Parts: sequence; C-alpha cells; structure tokens
Amino acid sequence: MNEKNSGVYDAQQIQVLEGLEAVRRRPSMYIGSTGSQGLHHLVFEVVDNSIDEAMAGYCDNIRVTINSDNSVTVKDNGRGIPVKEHPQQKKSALEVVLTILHAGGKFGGDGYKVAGGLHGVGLSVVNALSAWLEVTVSRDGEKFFQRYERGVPVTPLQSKGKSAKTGTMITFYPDPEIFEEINFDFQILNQRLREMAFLNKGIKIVIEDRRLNEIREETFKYDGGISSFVSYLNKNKEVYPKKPIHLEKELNNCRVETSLQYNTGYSEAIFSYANNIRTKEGGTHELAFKSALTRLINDHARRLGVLKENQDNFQGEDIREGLTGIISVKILNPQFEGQTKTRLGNPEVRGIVENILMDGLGAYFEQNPPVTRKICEKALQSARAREAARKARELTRRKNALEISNLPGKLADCASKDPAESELFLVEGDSAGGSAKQGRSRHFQAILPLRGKIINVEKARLDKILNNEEIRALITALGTGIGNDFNIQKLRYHRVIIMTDADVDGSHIRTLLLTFFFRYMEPLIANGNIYIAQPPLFKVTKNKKIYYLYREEELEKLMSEIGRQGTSVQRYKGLGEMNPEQLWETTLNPDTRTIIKVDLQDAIEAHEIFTLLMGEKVEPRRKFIEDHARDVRNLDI
Ligand code: 0RA
Repeated sequence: MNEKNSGVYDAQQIQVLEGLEAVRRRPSMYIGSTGSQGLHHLVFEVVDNSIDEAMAGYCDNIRVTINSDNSVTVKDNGRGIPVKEHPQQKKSALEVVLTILHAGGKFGGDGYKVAGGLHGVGLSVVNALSAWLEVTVSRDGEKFFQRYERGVPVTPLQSKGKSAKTGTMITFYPDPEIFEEINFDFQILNQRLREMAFLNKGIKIVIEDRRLNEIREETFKYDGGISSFVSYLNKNKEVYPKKPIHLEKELNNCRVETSLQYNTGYSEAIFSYANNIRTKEGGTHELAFKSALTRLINDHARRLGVLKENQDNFQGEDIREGLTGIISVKILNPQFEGQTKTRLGNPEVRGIVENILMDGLGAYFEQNPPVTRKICEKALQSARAREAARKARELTRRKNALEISNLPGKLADCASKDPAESELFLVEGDSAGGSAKQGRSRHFQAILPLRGKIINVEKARLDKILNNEEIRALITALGTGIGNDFNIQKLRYHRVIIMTDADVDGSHIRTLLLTFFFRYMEPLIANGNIYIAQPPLFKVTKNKKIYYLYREEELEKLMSEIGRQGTSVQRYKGLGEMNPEQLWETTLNPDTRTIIKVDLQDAIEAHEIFTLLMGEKVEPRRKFIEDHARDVRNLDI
C-alpha cells in the first residue's frame, strides 16, 4: 500500500470508529430508546433493508428468526449486499454499509429507497449496537461471510464457497452493555411483520421463534395488500361493500394506495402510512383522505336526496362512523413532523392524494349507487345521533372548576385538589364501594362505586352511551370530557384504578370500562393514567400470622412452606368480603398493593381485541377468550 493510500485509510478508519462510538454513546438518538422499543427497532431496521430490496423488485421472501440465544436472523432472497471494493473507501461495499453512518441509501443509485426506520438510519447503527453481528451474502456465484463485534470487523470478508443463489443473511446479538434487557417479544415482531406484509403486497414474510421446545412459526403473504388489511381489521363484522373499495395510483413520484370498507359498528378506524411507517399523528395524506371522502359523500347525499336543501352538510365524523380505512403513500423525501415524528408534513402530498381519491372514489360511488346510498344513510343517522349527544354531553359538563355540586352524588371525593397525587378507584358494587370508602386514605383517594350496568360502547351510539348513569358519573368525576372535547389538562386524578372482583362478572366490567376508555378517552391510556387493582385471591392464617396471596400458584407454595396443620385458608369471592382495614392493607395502600398499568402497545392490536371482546359476533369472542384465558392476568392491552 502506498503512503497516500494508507493515510486516507487511517483517516477513514478513525472516522468510522468515531461514528460507531457516537452511536454507542447516545443510542437513543438513533433508535429512540434502549428499552424494549429500541431493542425491537433493531430488528425492524434490518428488515427495512430487505423490504427496500423487495420494493425495488428483487426480493420476495424474508425470514425473521428469533434464535434460542435471543440473537435474531433476518434472511432475504434479494441481490445480496455488494461485496466489491468500494473505490474511495478502500474496503468492501459491505463493510461500508455496516460501518459508516447513513451509508445505506447511497448505494445502488437507482435504488428506490422508501422504507426507513424511525430516524432513517441503517445497518451500521444495528452493527454498532450489537455485541456481535454476522453477515452472509450470496451473489456473483459465491458465498461471503464476515463477523463484527460492537461494530468493528473481527474477520476479513471471506469466501465460504460457491453459491447459485443470491441474498443476504444477517444475524445479530444486541449488546447487553447498551440494552436494559435482551428479550424479544414475539407479539411485537409478529404484529409489525404482518403489517409490513399487508403494506407490501405479495412479499412473503415468515417469523420463527426457536426459543421454546416447540418452534413457533407464522407466515404472512397478502396478494390483496392493504385491501386484505382492511378485511383483516373488519373480520367478524357485518360489512359493506362486501369487498373493500380499493384504489392504487401513482402521480408525480408519489405512490398512493387506499382501501376502505364500512361496518355496522360505530367507531372509526383509519390507519395512515408513509413509506411503510405508521403515521400516528396523521398528516397531509390523511387530511386529503378525509376531505375527499367528506366532499364526495356530501355531494352524493345531495344528489340522492338523503340530504335535503334545508339541512346542513354532514361533518367528517358523521361520514366516518363505522369506517375502516387505510391510506398508504410511498414518496421520495418524506418529512416527518410532530411530537413523535409520526405526522407526514409534505405539502404536495395533499393535492396528489386528493386528486387521486376524488377521481377514483368518485367513480366508484358513481358506479355503485346502492353502496353510496347506504353510506349516506348511515351518515344521516350518525349526524342525528351527534346532535342528540351534544345535548346529552352538556349535562355532564361542569360549569366551572369551583362548582362541586355538579359532581356525581355517589362519588366519595378526596380532600386533595392536586390531580398529581389524587387517585380515583372505580369499584364494582355497593358493598365493596362502602368498604373502600371507609378503608381509603381520604386525603388523596376518591371512590366511585359502580352499581348499575355499564353500557357496551361497541354496540351503542354516543347519544345512548351518554344516557347511561354510570358513564355519566364517570365522565363528570374525571372532568376531562370525551371524544373530540377530551382535554387531559382537566383530568382530576392522575391515577384511575379499576377495582373489580376476580371473577367473570368482574372481568366483564373491567373490559367494558377499558373499551370505553379506549374508544372515548384514548389519551388516558396512552398517557398511562389507567390502572387495574390487584385484590388478593386468598387469605391464609396460621398462628395469628396473616398471608395475603394474589395468585393461584402461590397457595401451594406457601402451604409447603408453612404446613397445613392449623392453617386456615379463605378464598375471597369478591371485594365485598374484605373489611375496610383488609381492603386498605391489600389493595389500596400504595406501600403494599400492586397495581397494573394498562399500556396500549398498539392501536391496531387494541382495536382487534376490543371488537372481538365487545362486538356483535359471539362465536369468535368465545374462541378468543378460550385461547387467551390463561393470559388474562397479564391483560396489558
Ligand atoms: C446496496 C446495493 C444493492 C443491494 C443492497 C444494498 C442490499 C442491502 C440489503 C440489506 C439486507 N438485504 C439487502 N439486500 C440488498 C444493489 C446491488 C446490485 O446492484 O446488485
């Protein structure tokens, strides 16, 4: 090597090490966090590269394996990462991709790079944050291998013989020095990979978990793309039209795909994506979707005479009642904005999507009058209910913050007016409510007993929901309002704790409450304000010593420790069997109780669970409960 070259090489080597070091010093800047979210992000970052290769038309098969040691392998049948020496860097293109920040997109020139992780970073970040990473590339009739540790190559790029195939296989083990815990969650990977398969039609994605005795494997391949996605979200529901309305078009380098279908329910489920990334905060594509639909349906409602001359136009929300819809765009330079960088900002996208939808959906509505009429009529019902709901809602509003008389009569409020320290217990039944009122710490704990039935919000419109005594009391006690009026600043208790019996009725009431929170006060769940109390299942007494047990399994264990002789076991059938002191000791006292925070991992999953648990069809619900009966303790929806 001549002097000049080795100089360049050294300087570059230093740059590479500095780059990797920057990633390792501040990992959250690149992957969001070093907790579970960041850990799983590593997998998605690698998969994104294979998806890019698939979108460029060179790959249709991706396999993700969680190995028994918790390392992960991502294998695809693309062209394989190039291995020839990179002319400027004096090392293989593969090494450049794996060690230089942001190198990913710069290769392959014509590459239509549209997938992209949270921060648009590539394989080098995964490499830098892995204790080890091994890559195998098959291309040019040969198989190549190289190993890295903490981002640095520890073997040369070596040939492993001939290969007739092409593709890339990357196995990595996240660095325990960086991550809090190396434990992959099958559900998280499963959910996202299924979503990826919906968003990229025809690509086969397999996920395989080899950590258990029995290997678990699922395959996703959807030739209908997002139309299959809509059918999936609407499964078990009565729908119209029978097949989702589907539209796919490209204009000015912007690929637009949309699919929608109504069901006879009352909630709206619209999911938007830009370059395969879920845009939770919406953006120009979602705005365009909504405004095109609103304009078209209002037009048709006039033409069909569903809306009379003296009536106001429908509002967007009227038209979206019972709607399940996906809008997915793929563009060259997505701008992600908003608090969580999940709002699409590109202004040009709005006009493009609106154009495509006005034309395409317009033609559909034109050609399918029965469907169009049905949509218009449903919107009319919804508009009427909205008006009734507005009136009912007035009743649940406090006139001003000082007016306590508006609080529900059965609420035993706490003395503190500081929401940050205040807790509200939603307690099943009058007798438990009575014990809780006596046993609580009045200063910061409020009790709202729930006597009557809580309405199933999946099966009723808002006006009817707001006529329900228990729901009204709940809304007034919380102070936030609901739906569009929801304001978290007005929340009167930062912890809202659901306390129901450990039986079938109790779990039903809990699900009804969670469904209500999810549909009408979602920010409470997202913000981590909703909890589930854990009352004990058993009280065991021996020699005046009392043990409270919270799980079935603990009983046998304790019995073998203390012996059965002279031991009395009481199984609590309900909260009402505990006296106030016991209730305080076991379930209310922050120093001794356990409460589970309800955490909404994924809106799509939650949507799925709630429609199943609360929806019209009985059979799938029974099956779901049977399948998940054992997991119910960990209902961390
Ligand atoms: C750069 C250029 C080319 C392919 C890739 C990268 C590539 C990267 C990954 C990562 C995982 N799977 C992948 N598959 C391909 C194109 C090279 C050519 O022109 O042949």
